Amino acid sequence: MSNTNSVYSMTQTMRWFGPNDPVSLADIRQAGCTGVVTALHHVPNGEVWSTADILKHKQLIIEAGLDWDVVESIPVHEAIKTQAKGFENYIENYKESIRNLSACGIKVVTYNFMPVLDWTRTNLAFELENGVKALKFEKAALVAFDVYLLKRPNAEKEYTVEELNNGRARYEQMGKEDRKILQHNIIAGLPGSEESFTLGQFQEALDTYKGIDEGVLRIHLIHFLLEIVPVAEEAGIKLAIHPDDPPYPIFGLPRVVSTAALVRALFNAVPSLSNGLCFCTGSFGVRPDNDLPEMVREFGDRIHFIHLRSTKRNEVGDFYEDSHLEGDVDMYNVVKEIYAIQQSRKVSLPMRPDHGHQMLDDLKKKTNPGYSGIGRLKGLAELRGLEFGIIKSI
Ligand code: DNO
Repeated sequence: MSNTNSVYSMTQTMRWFGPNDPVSLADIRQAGCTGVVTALHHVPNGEVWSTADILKHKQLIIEAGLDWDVVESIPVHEAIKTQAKGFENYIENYKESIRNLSACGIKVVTYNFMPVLDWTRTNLAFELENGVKALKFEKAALVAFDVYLLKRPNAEKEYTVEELNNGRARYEQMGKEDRKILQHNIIAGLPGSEESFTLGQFQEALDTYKGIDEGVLRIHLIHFLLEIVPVAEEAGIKLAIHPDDPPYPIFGLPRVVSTAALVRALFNAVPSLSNGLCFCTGSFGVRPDNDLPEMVREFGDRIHFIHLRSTKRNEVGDFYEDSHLEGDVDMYNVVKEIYAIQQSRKVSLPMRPDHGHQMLDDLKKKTNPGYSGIGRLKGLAELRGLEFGIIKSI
């Protein structure tokens, strides 16, 4: 939202998973948001989002006194990523959904191009010293699942001896119940991912990527972009691709949106400004070679949506989600750069505090992992205070 002095500041939003979300629209409004980020979660992947369905969803949001600022996400059907038979139809459906969203006044659409799984964590209740619960990705647990539970053919060839030893030790240390939970965390579908798998189905899905390496996946993504970006441009919609989470290959699957160089390649291939980015500090920030403030400067024209969160990594590739202003992300300089691009573009960019710790009363409730109310409220308050301070000091 912009104020009367024409200072452009981030539009505060939260993700809302629809009428069944334990965090209601009223809660989101009380948290200080003016809008939400949401999707038609009931529509199966690949099907068209009808205008009637979009309007019905939008009506609920408007009645609660909020705006629908961003679609997160229209999932990209797996057939498009692998270019399996019939994928062209799914692209046509995607175009149709974009046109329908535009007809209903929606301006930004987020999506990702991660093979098989959307975001991945191994532990959804990692307790920090102060008693809050955070989401965590632990390499040894991933190896334990991949090599000893899933038993993916040849998986061990992709790990070092040390990683395999750690994975084995981790596997042996876990009881039956722990193994079940680990498997569930990885393949049963985290909030918003829309897909869940049994072990067998998961292996089948991985098998569809045989012969698809990074180069091929990028060609498939660029093909998709060449098809949908002109439609988005005509419809006045900005597309915002979400980075890979975690930002490196897992399960032998290729990754094409993990670093500045990879993102640059996509923008060079399809230069329209409708071909944009969801700048997720939590995903990009896991890699020490991603300089986040510099990435905001470089991709500033194409950042159409922002996820702010911070992770704390270690040297073996594990990370957990830290408080929004702590961890490895240089949030002060990221927000300062975001402030600068908003003033030069004269826009307010939608932002959501991405994830939050499970804390206080939410520890007793059934919550969507990462999307409990109080932790996100705390994150939003901190981030908003940070931006407020930056604006006042400039
Ligand atoms: C996780 C989210 C992702 C994101 C998708 C975008 O919390 O940031 O699931 O929504 O990758 O398509």
